[in-house]
Order: sequence, then structure tokens, then C-alpha cells
Amino acid sequence: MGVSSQNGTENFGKANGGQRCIVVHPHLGGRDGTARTPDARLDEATGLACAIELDVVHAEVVRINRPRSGTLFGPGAVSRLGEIIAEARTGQDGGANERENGSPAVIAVIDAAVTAVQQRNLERAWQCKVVDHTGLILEIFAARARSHEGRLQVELAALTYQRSRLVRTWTHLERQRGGFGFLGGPGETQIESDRRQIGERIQRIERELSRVSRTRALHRRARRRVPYPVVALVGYTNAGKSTLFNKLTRAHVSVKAMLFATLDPTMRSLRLASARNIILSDTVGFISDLPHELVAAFQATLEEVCEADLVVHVRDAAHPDMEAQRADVERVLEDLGIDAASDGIVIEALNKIDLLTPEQLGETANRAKRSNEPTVLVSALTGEGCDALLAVLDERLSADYALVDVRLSIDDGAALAWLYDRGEVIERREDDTAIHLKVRLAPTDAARFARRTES
Ligand SMILES: Nc1nc2c(ncn2[C@@H]2O[C@H](COP(=O)(O)OP(=O)(O)O)[C@@H](O)[C@H]2O)c(=O)[nH]1
Ligand SMILES: [Mg+2]
Repeated sequence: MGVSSQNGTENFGKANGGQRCIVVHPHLGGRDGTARTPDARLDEATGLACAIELDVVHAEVVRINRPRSGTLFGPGAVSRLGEIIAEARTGQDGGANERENGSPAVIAVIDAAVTAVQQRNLERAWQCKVVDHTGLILEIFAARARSHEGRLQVELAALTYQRSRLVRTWTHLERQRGGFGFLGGPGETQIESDRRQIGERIQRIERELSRVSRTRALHRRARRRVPYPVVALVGYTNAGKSTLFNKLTRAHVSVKAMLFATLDPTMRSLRLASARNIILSDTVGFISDLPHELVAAFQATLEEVCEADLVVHVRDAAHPDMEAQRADVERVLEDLGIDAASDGIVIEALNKIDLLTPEQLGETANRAKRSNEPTVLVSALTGEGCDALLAVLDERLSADYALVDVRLSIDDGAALAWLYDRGEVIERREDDTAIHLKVRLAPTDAARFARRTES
């Protein structure tokens, strides 16, 4: 405290960069209703905070015997956590940020459903912004939603959440929680007009969503223009998707395909041993106990997975809830129309094998052998198994794809457009009467094209 505030705004302007947070998982004894351990839940919440680049300075499980309606935690825990927050704030910039630009310097992430009243009281007690489980997830979805529909779904969920928070009396702190950002940014309007505006906006989004889903097929076609096969990494938060994504793409960047990759930080191209280029896509992680009202938004942010040619299911082989997690992921993939057991497009990467004991490693390897899906043991951290994983991708893509020689009459623009849309044109030659193409096509598309030329 009392330090000159001249440099206090150093981090201001970066997304959430440098913004400190503490993460607390309130554990309600046996009443939690899940098989997952409190420590695993805390790890997940910490992983989520890291996913939006918050700087986690403290994380702990706080046991609660009796949830308080006003503050959730008992008075002892409230004051102890308050001290930790004050310390984090002082460590950062002496609190100057908070006073000068209205953006709280420290955020308290409470990994639970926190009522509006509890949130307000804790924010008062701690003099910092409090974000609950739903608020945190919404921030992540908002940062990651890519498609128009995905963004609409996330905004709809966010507005519904926000409206549910506007039931209490108007306070000064309220004014700081405006717009979309639950983490900061000044709001300006009063509660009544807020409610009305939110209601109107929700109606508009719902109308837009029903329109969008009618034209979804078109969007899908447009997005399919990526010239290379897309491989999507899916899996639970903390399974190691991003670490694997970085490991694989750093070592094998395809310079030629970099143009596409730079459009989106979660999509990068790489070149396989066969010289085939692929686009690797890092997706939003699964979250245990996803609040029901966020399911549609989550699925919308995962929609890109439907267009993937292959799906790599990244699993944390060292996680105690490993099997429960697998069932969750496969259920959601099924909802998206991907059947892990029979479609042949899902590959399992059993990650973090560096953490296993030799016995566990043996067991995991045996399980992998018995699995229906192709399964590779990897460590995204050490790089072990990564080449084997790439080889499996290569093999899958090459085995399935057909290289087709096509002769089109010069005026068959529709067929030409279709081939460029669906396939990878390797070679193109034209003479007076025809266009000769060598095209790499997915087996279903090759069959479709053959049928077309027959009729
Ligand atoms: N020991 C070990 N840790 C890993 C491995 N892969 C990822 N991690 C760690 O697991 C945590 C979550 O990884 P991250 O890639 O962010 O997971 P994501 O949420 O699936 O993207 C990070 O702390 C990583 O350093 C691995 O192969 N071995
Ligand atoms: Mg990640």
C-alpha cells in the first residue's frame, strides 16, 4: 500500500493478462452429489481460470459445513480469504488499478453457484470482483465461440444469467458489472432498464437463432473451405489439449499453410510425414457438472468438431475420474452426431503417461490394446508418443482418402466448384475441351462424385 501509482496501469489493456485471481472450491461435505474429488474440482476450476489468462495466485478447497445464505462461507473463512485477496492486491500494484480505472485488480473465482446476494456481500467484504462457476464458464465460451451461431448461443446464455442476477436492489458495485464482461468494465444503466433491455435482446437473439439454424447447412459449407483435413482435439479441461496442440504444431509447422492458421489462434496447420498438411484445432474443454443452462452454448462452441475429419480425444491417463470423463465426452460427441465406437474418426490419446508408475503404464497400455478406437499413449509434456500419434493420423487420412483423376468439360462449373469445396485439388491441367484434375476426396465424397458422373 501507499506505493506510487505511476506504474499501476502497466497491465491495463491486455485482455485479462496479469489480472490476478484466487480460486476457491467450496466443498459441501457429502452433499456435493458427484463422484469427483474436491481436489479434482479445484484443479479444473484453476485450469478454467488459466484458460482465460487469469494469473492464479492462490487456490484452495474450503470445506463448508453449513452454507450461509448471505455469504456462502462462514465468517472465519470470509475474513481469512479477504486477507489473502488483500495480499494479492498489494503484491500487484497497491490497489491503484482498482481506484483509477474502475477495474478490480484481483478477482475471486468461486467454483460453485453463488447467489446474487452472496456475490454482492462477498464483493463488499473483499473489495474485489467475485465470479462464480457459471460466470467463469461464460467468459471462456465468449472468448472461444467461433461460429455466428456459437456466439449467439453464448450471448443468450450470458444474458439469461445476467438477468437472473438483477433481482436485488441497485448498488454501486452493480454498476461495475456491465455489458458482457463478468470480470470487469463499467456498466452504465439502471436495473429496470437493464432488465427491459436484456429481455429485448434475448428475444432478438432467439429470433436470430432460429433463422441461423435454418441456414446452418450453408454456413457449414462455407466453413468447409479450409483446404486441408481438419483434426480436432477434444477432451476435458486439463487433459492437456493445449499442451499437445503446441507440442505438435511447434515441431511440425507447415509454412505454406500458415496463412490460414494465423486467422485463428486455436487453429494451426502442420505437415505430416507423408507431406500431407492438416489443420489442428484446439477446442473448448469439457467441464464437469456443466450448468444445465450452458449446455446449448457449449455444444454450439463445439460445433466445429462436426466438420472435423478426425477427432483426437485427449484423455488424462493419470486422472482418478478418467473413466467417468470418457463417458461424458462420448455422450456429447454422440449428441453432435459422432459415434466414437463405430464412426472410425475418433482416436484416443492417453496423455500424461510421464506421471504413471511402471505398473500403471502397463495397465494403461493393455487397456489401449483392448480399446475399440485406435489409441496412442503420449506425453504432451515430454513429447513421448507424439510421432506415433501423428503417424496414426497420417495413416487414417491416407487410408481413407481416395486420389481421383477427374475429367470435366470446360463448362461444368458446378462440378468444379464442388470438387474444390469438398476435396483437395492436387493437380489441375486444362486443354481446349476439358479440365483434368487430380483430387483427394474423402471416401463418401468419392462415392458421391462417382454416382454423379454415372447418372
Ligand atoms: N505431467 C504432465 N503434465 C501435462 C501433460 N500435458 C499437459 N500437462 C499439464 O496439464 C495441465 C493442463 O494442460 P492444458 O494443455 O492446459 O490442458 P487443456 O485444458 O486440455 O488445454 C497443465 O498444467 C499442463 O502443463 C503431460 O503430458 N504430462
Ligand atoms: Mg486448453
